[in-house]
Amino acid sequence: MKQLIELEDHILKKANSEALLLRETLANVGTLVINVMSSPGSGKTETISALSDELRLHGDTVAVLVGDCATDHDAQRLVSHVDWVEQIVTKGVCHLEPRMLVPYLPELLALAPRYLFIENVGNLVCPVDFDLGESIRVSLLSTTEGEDKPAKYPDLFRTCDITVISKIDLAEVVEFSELRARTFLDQVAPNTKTIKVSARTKEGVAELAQAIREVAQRSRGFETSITES
Ligand SMILES: Nc1nc2c(ncn2[C@@H]2O[C@H](COP(=O)(O)OP(=O)(O)OP(=O)(O)O)[C@@H](O)[C@H]2O)c(=O)[nH]1
Ligand SMILES: [Mg+2]
Repeated sequence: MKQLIELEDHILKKANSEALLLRETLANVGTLVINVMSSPGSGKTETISALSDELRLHGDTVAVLVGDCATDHDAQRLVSHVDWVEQIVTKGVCHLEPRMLVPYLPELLALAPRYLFIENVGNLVCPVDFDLGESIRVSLLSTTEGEDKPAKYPDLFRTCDITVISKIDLAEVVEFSELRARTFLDQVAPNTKTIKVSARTKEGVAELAQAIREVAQRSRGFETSITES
């Protein structure tokens, strides 16, 4: 038991030092890192695509690292919406870890994008414990998955700066109760900012982009980059 605890401690310490490396080196070139987490199919890829279109309209560069257990489908979907994208195939691992991102650091430092979105593997449990060097955490709660996900998976929503209520264009047809969702969110994550978004109609995409810019300006890493640029 003692050995197991020591091993876990060692692995977490290593992951934390890799996360620190990612955060500090990317902040030094002016890149803000955003970790996007939610259930499979709740709209991460589609929302990042729409958001990237919006951010690039204003002259910002956007890179994406996208994690999935298998396939490069998401990278293929994102490629025409972003400046740079790489697919991380985790071969069954249910979350991303900083060691999986570190090999892309030289390319990212050369590109120095304004924003790096990390699309985590679709999962509401395992990604929570892994710091990927992000300055912002964004969760998605889709109208199609039920309003009580924040109550069932509080840790994920509690650690997020922004919660996107995604697929808002489908709210009526699936009888999604915004009040119920907001009540659960208020109970577990009173400090998360909530934004309703449809990647299909683009409702809320500009507001989400603005919220990210605002959190970015308050975050330590980004302040460093702003004062240096
Ligand atoms: N109507 C509607 N459909 C959406 C919206 N966002 C995503 N979808 C659809 O929902 C499905 C899943 O969306 P994705 O963006 O692939 O979801 P994801 O969270 O990236 O999924 P994983 O990467 O598998 O975890 C796709 O068929 C999308 O076209 C939206 O805002 N409105
Ligand atoms: Mg996806």
